[in-house]
Amino acid sequence: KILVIGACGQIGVELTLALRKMYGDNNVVASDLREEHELLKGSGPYVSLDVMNKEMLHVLVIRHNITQIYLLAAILSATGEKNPLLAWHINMQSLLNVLDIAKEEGIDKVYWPSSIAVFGPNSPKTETPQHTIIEPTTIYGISKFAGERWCEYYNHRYGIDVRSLRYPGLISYKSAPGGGTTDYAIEIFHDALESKSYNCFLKEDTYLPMMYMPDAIRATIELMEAPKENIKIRSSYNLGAMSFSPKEIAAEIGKHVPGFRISYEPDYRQQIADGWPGSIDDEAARKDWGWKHEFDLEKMTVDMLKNLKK
Ligand code: VAH
Repeated sequence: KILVIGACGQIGVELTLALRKMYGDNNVVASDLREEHELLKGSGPYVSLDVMNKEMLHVLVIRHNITQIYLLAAILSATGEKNPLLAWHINMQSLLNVLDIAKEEGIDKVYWPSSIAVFGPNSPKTETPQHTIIEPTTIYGISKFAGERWCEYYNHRYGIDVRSLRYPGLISYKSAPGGGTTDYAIEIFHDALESKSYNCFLKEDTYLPMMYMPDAIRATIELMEAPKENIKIRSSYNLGAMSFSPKEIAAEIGKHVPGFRISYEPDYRQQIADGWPGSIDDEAARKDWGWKHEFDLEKMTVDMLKNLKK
């Protein structure tokens, strides 16, 4: 059985629904600190879990015969900068709890997301390579980089089949994002429909690597379904789809929302974004397990607006 930790988060909700569709509702146990998300209710087993409580997690893994764990619980970049020690503690201890239980219980596979936030101002800005200078400047990025090292260590030393993706900024409409720097690209759609205007917290030309959630969910499942011997990278795979700036996504939305206006009021999140890549080289993912994105800015904008208007 599969356990999803952080199942009520922006990725967790959609990943849980996709896994249930693939493996059967009752074979995917959803868990989170928060109460069950509306979209998950009635779709399969749900348990309340604090992933920081290692004993509680261990009992749950045994009681539910868990053989795969997806760990999505984390404090993201913007929130992390407000409480660095808490972000470090939660992002690291949750992973160490999962990896150690995976070793003790012989868990078949573990999934843990990293992020393009591991790259910093000294990394190449465009087409950032899989292997390059990695000097993260946010606690979130530091915790994700450290986590990648732990994943590779548990794979090399104990043979744990842990797999990971460096997600770009993820855009979705089904569940709210949680404190990310790239979340302007979600807020902009809601505000465009509500008030035909959006006040952006990043500068107009801030290029960032982005991905539509359906692509991110499919990438996660394709990675986890790939034959073990194809997975050459045991830290975390670069993963790309598109890059755009606030100015570009505003123009794309303007094609569908006449009179839409954007204004700019950069805040502390501008410094975070300035340290991140503008675009990602995901050649390793395309070569090792056949990654190929489907959504570009135009296609995503149409789908987001169509679904938010419902
Ligand atoms: C964040 N959405 O903004 C996350 C992501 C690349 C960005 O890691 O923190």
